[in-house]
Amino acid sequence: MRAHIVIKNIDKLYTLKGPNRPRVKDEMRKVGLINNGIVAIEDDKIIHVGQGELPEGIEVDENTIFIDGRNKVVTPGLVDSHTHLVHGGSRENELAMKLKGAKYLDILAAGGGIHSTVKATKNATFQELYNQAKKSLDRMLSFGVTTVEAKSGYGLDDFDTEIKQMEVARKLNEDHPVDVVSTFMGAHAIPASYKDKPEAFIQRIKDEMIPQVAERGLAKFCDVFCEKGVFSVEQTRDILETAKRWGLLPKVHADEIESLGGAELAAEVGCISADHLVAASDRGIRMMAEKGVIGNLLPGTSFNLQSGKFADARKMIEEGVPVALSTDYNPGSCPTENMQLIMSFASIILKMTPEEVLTAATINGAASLKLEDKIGSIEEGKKADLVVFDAPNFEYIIYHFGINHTDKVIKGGRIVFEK
Ligand code: IZC
Ligand code: ZN
Repeated sequence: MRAHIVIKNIDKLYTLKGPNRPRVKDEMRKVGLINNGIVAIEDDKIIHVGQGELPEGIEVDENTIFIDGRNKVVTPGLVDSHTHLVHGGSRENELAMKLKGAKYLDILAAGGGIHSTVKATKNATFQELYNQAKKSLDRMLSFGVTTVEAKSGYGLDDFDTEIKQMEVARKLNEDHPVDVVSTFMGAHAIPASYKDKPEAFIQRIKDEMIPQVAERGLAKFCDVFCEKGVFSVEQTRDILETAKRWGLLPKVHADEIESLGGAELAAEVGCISADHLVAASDRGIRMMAEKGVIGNLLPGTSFNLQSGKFADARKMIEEGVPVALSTDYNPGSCPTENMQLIMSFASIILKMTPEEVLTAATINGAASLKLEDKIGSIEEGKKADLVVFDAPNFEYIIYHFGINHTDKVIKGGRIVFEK
């Protein structure tokens, strides 16, 4: 084997070595730390992970790139497994309303919120959406993110706009170093024209949209905004069961604002992840733990919604829910691409330990996208997605918050970002 990249003398190499499945409870605190670590890469794969020098059998040549890991931290590439990456416009106009006490769901019910992004997305060309999303993806990469999930959901009944969003995500996946995993989320809001007949909209999603999304391979997952005044638990179940029959894997926006029973539903339907969970019930959390549904927590959204309410990460981890972390990057409730800031929030506000945060942002994020056998840890045979941070240890990255600690990002065995 011949290495074309070798990272040597790594002060703190966090491998996340362990089973290729979502990690729970104290597994979330085992981050596989190696001092004076070394990683060798051939093509797009990791071929050696260890300590000190390269073992016999791994050759180097004059073209091998050596990266000095002294005073550096190396982790698996971060996974941002819940974003609304592709959209038109931005909703900073909502800030003044929120400062005066307007609530997210009131703005939505009054025809703003998601509906204003639907207009902006509909009016944007493919190229405009592509350019805007690419800029965000570049930022995400700069913060150490190597895999991102991207939801549709800003076309709603305008299915062409839904398709346009998913095609932008697909093109970015082809063109951009960051891997983009697509989720169909036509059930993101009840469109104005179906206000008095939501069942008819749900019927269209089931009969027309899901089959086409599946047949055209436009998405891997299907997600629903299960929330008071949006989609009820029964409507969500109906949509996700249809999605499953078409081979789309279910995800759900659950108990973000009101406690509706979204966590329980996620367990019953067998969702890969239930996301938000700020108002999840104790029973729902226990059911998720039993079924191994990942709790994907989005503390940046709680922060930005100014509700003062955050998901109970400690309870979820203690009950055995595998916890992941994401930005929820979107133009309304969480306009940031900064995964490092989200990791700081998770520790400082959700009281997750640095080790739990790292697990949540890597292997458990990978599992939220059903990619845990390919990415999410630094192990032989896995894809060479790694971040070199200019930091003495991982704690420092989340402690010294709000800035970018990335030194280099290696994606699929190529250096794709350098400070
Ligand atoms: O555009 O408001 N929560 N969907 C559900 C979002 C936030 C995105 C948005
Ligand atoms: Zn979301």
